[in-house]
Amino acid sequence: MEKLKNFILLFVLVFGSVKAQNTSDSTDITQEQRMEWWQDARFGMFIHWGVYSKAGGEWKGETNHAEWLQFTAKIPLQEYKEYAKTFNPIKFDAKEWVSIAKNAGMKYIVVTSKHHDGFAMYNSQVNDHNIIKGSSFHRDPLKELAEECKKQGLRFCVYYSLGRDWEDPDCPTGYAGNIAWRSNLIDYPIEKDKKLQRYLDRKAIPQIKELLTNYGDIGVMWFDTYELVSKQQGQKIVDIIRELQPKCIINSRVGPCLGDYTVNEQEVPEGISIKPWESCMTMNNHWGYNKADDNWRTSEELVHHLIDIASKGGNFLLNVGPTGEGVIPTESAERLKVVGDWIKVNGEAIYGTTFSPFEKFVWGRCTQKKENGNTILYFSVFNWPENGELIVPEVHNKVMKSSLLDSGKQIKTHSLDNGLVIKLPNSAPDPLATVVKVVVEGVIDDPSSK
Ligand code: JFZ
Repeated sequence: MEKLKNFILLFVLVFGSVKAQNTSDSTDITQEQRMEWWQDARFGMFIHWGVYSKAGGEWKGETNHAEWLQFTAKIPLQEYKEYAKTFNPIKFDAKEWVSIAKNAGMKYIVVTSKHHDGFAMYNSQVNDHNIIKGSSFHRDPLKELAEECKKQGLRFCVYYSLGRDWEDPDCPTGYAGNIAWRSNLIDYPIEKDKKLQRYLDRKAIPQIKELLTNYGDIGVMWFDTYELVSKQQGQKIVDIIRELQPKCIINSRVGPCLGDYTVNEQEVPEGISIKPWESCMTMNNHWGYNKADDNWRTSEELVHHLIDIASKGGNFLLNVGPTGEGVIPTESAERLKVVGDWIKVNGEAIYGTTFSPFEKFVWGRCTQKKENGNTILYFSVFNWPENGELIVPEVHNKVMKSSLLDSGKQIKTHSLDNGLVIKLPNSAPDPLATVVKVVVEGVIDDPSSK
């Protein structure tokens, strides 16, 4: 009897503590804790890469295709599978990709694990339409990227096309008018026969579990186009992710009114948002590689977008579309180098900052940090004022310190009835954006509280 009592005691002690251990680092993570790294990071790399990259946007003489190639070129699935077999990105180098992101000042990478074509860019045991069984490459680029991100200290995140899959026979999409135009109607013409739950149970959910089990910590599950996925179905997927990786962040495209943050596609909202949000953007006009597309955004535009987005409390997810050989286009790499050089000097005005306490200025933007009850204001000047003065209305706090962020050179300020005047050098030290750091006593009431 004594022995049994001791055994039960021992069992409770051991099992009780394991359970406690799991619970402490597993489920009861707060939303704030989950989002902290992401909100401090502010800047990430989006990677649209797949079989479609091999075509470089061209198919039978048409040159405006990209990641929607199978759909926009009306390629029957079997022909697309034949084409996938020729996909062999021999120049793919995870170290190179992650280094380009890191040197650009990016803190996380979101790579397409499966886009609308339903082709898994990883070693999926769930469906053979994947890079190991369905291409000539036979390596798992997601595994290599996940390991390299870990080595270089970036967060590894995956994009997954949830409600759109042109390989699966049971993936209906919403009707626009009387056409389910975003569905594969070539191979699967009878839209009403398609049962979404069958696709979710047969492919999507098992693949999501694979990604959350075989690739280490996933920073963000970046879902796309949930289409007909209902709130219940989306919540089920959220529950699965919370169970497998409680720290994993989920974007809003997992389902109606779900997710940890909202996504702005190819645009930056006018105003500030208190809630977490992210602006995802291409560097030219296409997400996937399009060799004919040379409408590249300038490095200055990209730096200004990064600052503008941070000044409104958001994250900037900037896209690259590697080639079919697995190379990030030089036009992208060059611009990311310039952005990175700017961030190396001015990163303090981006990382770990929050949205501006002011409406936006004609001459630039502002981000802020709280420090020991005081406020650090980072004024990023895009357009250098002719009179060498910046007027910051409504600041009546006592200025403790003001300097140029890059050199630390002290600069003068003085207060007027309507606000603060910052005296600038005659010309802009940094043509892209010059940051003026002003430390003031106390806090500045933010515009949303007015
Ligand atoms: C989707 C994809 O179709 C596209 O290929 C790319 O992956 C992009 C990031 O996401 O395109 C969208 C999705 C949603 C909106 C617009 C384009 N939207 O909500 O406005």
